Amino acid sequence: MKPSYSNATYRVYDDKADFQKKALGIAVGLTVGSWTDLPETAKEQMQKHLGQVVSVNVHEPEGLLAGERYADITIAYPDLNFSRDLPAFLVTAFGKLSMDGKIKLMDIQPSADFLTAFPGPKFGVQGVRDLLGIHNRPLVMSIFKSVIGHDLENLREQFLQQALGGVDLIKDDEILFENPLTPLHKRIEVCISAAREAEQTTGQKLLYFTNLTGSTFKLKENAKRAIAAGANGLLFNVLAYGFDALAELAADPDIHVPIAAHPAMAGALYPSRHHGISAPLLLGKLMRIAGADLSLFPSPYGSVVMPKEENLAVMEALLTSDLPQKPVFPVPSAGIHPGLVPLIMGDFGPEVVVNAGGGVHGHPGGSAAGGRAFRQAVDAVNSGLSLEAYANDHEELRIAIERWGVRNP
Ligand code: 1AE
Repeated sequence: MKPSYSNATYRVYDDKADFQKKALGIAVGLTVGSWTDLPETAKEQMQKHLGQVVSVNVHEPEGLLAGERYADITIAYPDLNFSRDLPAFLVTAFGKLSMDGKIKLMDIQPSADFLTAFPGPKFGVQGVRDLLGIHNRPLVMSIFKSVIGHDLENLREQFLQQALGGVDLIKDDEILFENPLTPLHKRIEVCISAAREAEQTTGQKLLYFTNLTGSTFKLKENAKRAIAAGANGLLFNVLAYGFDALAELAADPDIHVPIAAHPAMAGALYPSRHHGISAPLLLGKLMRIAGADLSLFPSPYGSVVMPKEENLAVMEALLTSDLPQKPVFPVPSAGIHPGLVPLIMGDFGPEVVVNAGGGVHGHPGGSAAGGRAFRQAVDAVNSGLSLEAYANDHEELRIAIERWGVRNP
């Protein structure tokens, strides 16, 4: 059988390095260790384990980036060298190498064989839409804010207000952990009962992404406890645990609710030009392979920002790149308010979740009014109207525009 390879592409910065030599050093060093010193018989035996240099493209930028000489290097790693899990591949491709000078992992192209080990998202874009019965517009998600130190009654009321605003999804704040005031199973009970109460008024289904926390070895047990208590979604701080933890949760047949991946700690990994892992790989491709149904990341417009080009590349990796795993909902987040909806829908199209915390709760009319303003903004753009025109007979949107303004594409 022909050996299969999984590729990794790096951007390596160096003023004067021989990049061909560097590439060869990676291909050999991260696979068989040393090639030229091997006797001929050993070479024959080790050939199938030897990494291959696929390409080396050298760039000598001019202008602002002059002096930032770099090369994009692609190496093919034999699948034979690693087991079918993400830690094994990532440690092969970017373990020790991640600490070796100015080098950033830009992309991976795992082999078809490697990818068969990952069922990916159980729901993805289509599955989440089917659960909610909404197929004709972007979804709206609201984030709990001010949750620490509050009791169950307070949490219930906060949930109810968000749900009454007609949002489709509500997520815990990522910093809400297991705690005596609002323990996981009680929190789920009161929030799901508030969701049912709101449904009487809104006629709308809702998913609640409760924050899955605890030690790594208790995650599955906690997820199943949450589901038994009625959770219909899980929020997961993937990068605090590692992609394998997400992959394990997503592959478990008893964890049959969508998983929203929070990007907490991603800032330690993607923003540097010279180090780390690119945002499209970290928050796009790897989240999709590992099985997130929704992936949150900073948008180009709000309070915590990621450049637009990178943002669109994250979206591409989640939605359209050529992977067997289902497409994942992109959730550009942080500092989002209703006046940004035309930009979000213009850049991301219909397959997006508009997500906000402060932009919902900071509405002068309260959280329910905040949710309504977002829904109205989405409806306005969906019907081809400007927010200002739609706001003439939609009071909550009018007030939101007064509060935050509008940014059109
Ligand atoms: C990038 C993650 C955003 C997030 O989790 C969060 O809580 C945002 O809150 P707001 O919308 O900025 O208040």
